[in-house]
Amino acid sequence: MDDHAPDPAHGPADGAVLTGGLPPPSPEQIEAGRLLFAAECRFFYAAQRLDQLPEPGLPEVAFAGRSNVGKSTLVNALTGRKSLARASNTPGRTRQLNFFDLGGRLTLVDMPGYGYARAAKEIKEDWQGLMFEYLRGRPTLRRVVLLLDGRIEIKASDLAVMDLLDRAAVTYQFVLTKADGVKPGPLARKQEEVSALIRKHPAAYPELFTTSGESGLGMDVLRAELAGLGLPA
Ligand SMILES: Nc1nc2c(ncn2[C@@H]2O[C@H](COP(=O)(O)OP(=O)(O)O)[C@@H](O)[C@H]2O)c(=O)[nH]1
Ligand SMILES: [Mg+2]
Repeated sequence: MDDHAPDPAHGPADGAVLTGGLPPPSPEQIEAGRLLFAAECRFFYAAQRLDQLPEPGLPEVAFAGRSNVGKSTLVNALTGRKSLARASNTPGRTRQLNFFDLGGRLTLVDMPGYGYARAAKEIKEDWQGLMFEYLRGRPTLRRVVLLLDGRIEIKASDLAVMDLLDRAAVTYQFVLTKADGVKPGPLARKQEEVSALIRKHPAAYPELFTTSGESGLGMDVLRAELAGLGLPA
């Protein structure tokens, strides 16, 4: 459909944000996303143990990905501020779940990065422990946003986390990061590779979102999508 054709006013690397075949958000949905993410985003809780989780309240969206995937940059770009990243980078907060209240309508949960150096060990200790229990047992968790770096290979640790998300039976959505750093050809191949993965994982949301926290590519579309999971205004 023409709706999915790249806007010729943008460069080729600014190509399709949505490649899963779902219709793009309406102007009203884009505006709803803009409004929600313009609201105050307030850090309110950090959990290191399962018995320390905050009471379930607002609908939750959790962000996950390998260390260095661009999670802080993406969340800063989504919210247009630095508070979430700063809180999460505080020493001692890197291996816990950090909770943020977005406008009293949606909770954003920053999950620890995985797989940087001691991939298998980290995933075993953190992700199969607290993370898995959180993912499996959280009644308010609406979606996990799983970030993949558009510039590098999908790693074994990413596949291990997908497995875990399948087993936790939580809906997860893929976001490709750093699209500004990838040429159109390789970007299209990466999109196809992730789409193939999505088709193999029944718990995965069918749409792939391609983004750049640097250029802002895809932010309006991702805000619109996540706003659809929050409480109405
Ligand atoms: N070119 C480019 N670099 C990015 C982008 N997002 C993050 N980076 C870089 O990737 C590195 C890791 O980013 P960060 O957001 O700290 O990743 P995190 O560890 O997942 O929170 C930093 O050097 C960022 O500047 C992006 O959209 N484009
Ligand atoms: Mg970070």
